[in-house]
Amino acid sequence: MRLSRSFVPTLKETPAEAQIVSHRLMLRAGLVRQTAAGIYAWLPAGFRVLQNIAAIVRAEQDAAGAQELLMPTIQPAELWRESGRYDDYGKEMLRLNDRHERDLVYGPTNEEMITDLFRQSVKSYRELPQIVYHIQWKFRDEVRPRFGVMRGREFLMKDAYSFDLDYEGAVVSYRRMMLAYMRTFRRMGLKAIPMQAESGPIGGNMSHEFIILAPTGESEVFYDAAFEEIDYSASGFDIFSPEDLARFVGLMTTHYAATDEKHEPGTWEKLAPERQRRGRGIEVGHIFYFGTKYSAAMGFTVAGADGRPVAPEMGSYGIGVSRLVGAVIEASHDEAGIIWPDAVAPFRAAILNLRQGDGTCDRLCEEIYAKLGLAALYDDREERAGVKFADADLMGHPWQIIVGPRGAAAGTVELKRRAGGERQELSLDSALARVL
Ligand code: P5A
Repeated sequence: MRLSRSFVPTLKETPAEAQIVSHRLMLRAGLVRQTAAGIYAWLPAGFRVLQNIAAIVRAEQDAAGAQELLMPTIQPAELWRESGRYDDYGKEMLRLNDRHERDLVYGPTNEEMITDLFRQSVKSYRELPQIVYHIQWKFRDEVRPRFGVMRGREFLMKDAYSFDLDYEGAVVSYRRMMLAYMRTFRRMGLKAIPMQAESGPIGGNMSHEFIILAPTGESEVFYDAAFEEIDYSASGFDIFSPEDLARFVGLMTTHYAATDEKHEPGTWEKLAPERQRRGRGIEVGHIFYFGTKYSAAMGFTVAGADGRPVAPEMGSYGIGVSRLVGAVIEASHDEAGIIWPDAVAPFRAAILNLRQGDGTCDRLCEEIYAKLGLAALYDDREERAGVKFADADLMGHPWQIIVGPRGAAAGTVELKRRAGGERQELSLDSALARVL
């Protein structure tokens, strides 16, 4: 993209309404704008990040054997009456009426709808197990939407649902999602710790939250220093082997880790003091096993091997896709701005033309831009070099290709790595080889 003709409205001033660094930087870097309390428009650069994060989530769900589908945002209230949650969900649920006075809701989650879809078509034990997921907007009328996209009212979630014939099968599905989640967060440059959690309005008795450590996080967390040494790449495990999954989850859950809601001071104090870590964290994912809560309430059974009806065992698995944009920034920034991990960056590189209008600089920049295409943001504005440097640092592109008159005459550019800040004078070809 050419910055001179792009809708990337960066701000020099810090917006007064933003209390945490990721919210400030998302507004300043022109990624999002609020359109109503807790509701955001994703501008071109921000939308690219959101899409990159969604693509990583999707790739790891697919690799775990989950099937992507897409359910609507608007749901009939009838389904929620069947499960009993229509009244339980309270004011967080946005309720609507259509022209025929039918009650509808804007979905805060999809357990009911997926149970209904399965109940219509899945009739035999031979069709299970299955895991399905979608990446879809949700609405929750939060009392206190805050911190920008971290706690919004409208937000993008990946939600998966598993159906198994028995408890043992459901545990395998649950573990498979846990491994997929660790790989997902790792690919975004994040270290997420799975912590035992309350299951709240989703229900059930086995639940883990995935927490990114950050001083601005909403939850207080207590954990064993062992998590600082864990191999987060979660490599060496076959996601389709129940034995590997048991081994993996064993590794993840032997050490103490809990949010304040589940914290047991008695157990924690038994840890050697130098291993006790306490901090704040952001919940980027949450998984639940809730057995037959929805299948039983909504009359969903399949014919078992002996012909008798069995209510499938279910779980649901959420990732806060839009929240992750904020979480990545909380985990990766400095005083000058965002430092995007390569995997989620909106652009791999910015091309900074330090003398716009100078024939040699313009020609070289155009040549680089033609080679990089949409992977690059070409700063072709009539601005001072200082402004271009500051905006590139603020926007956090992993690489900056700096083109000035002296280098351009000799066919060289300066290549800056945003993380770490090293700069190197290189020929055009070697600079491009590094960036691509
Ligand atoms: C799991 C999938 C569920 O809704 N049903 C389907 C289950 N879980 S959850 O914990 O309530 O939400 C899953 C993840 O969504 C993110 N999230 C939010 N992100 C931004 N703004 C919000 N208001 C918000 N609420 C939840 C979190 O990352 C959460 O882990």
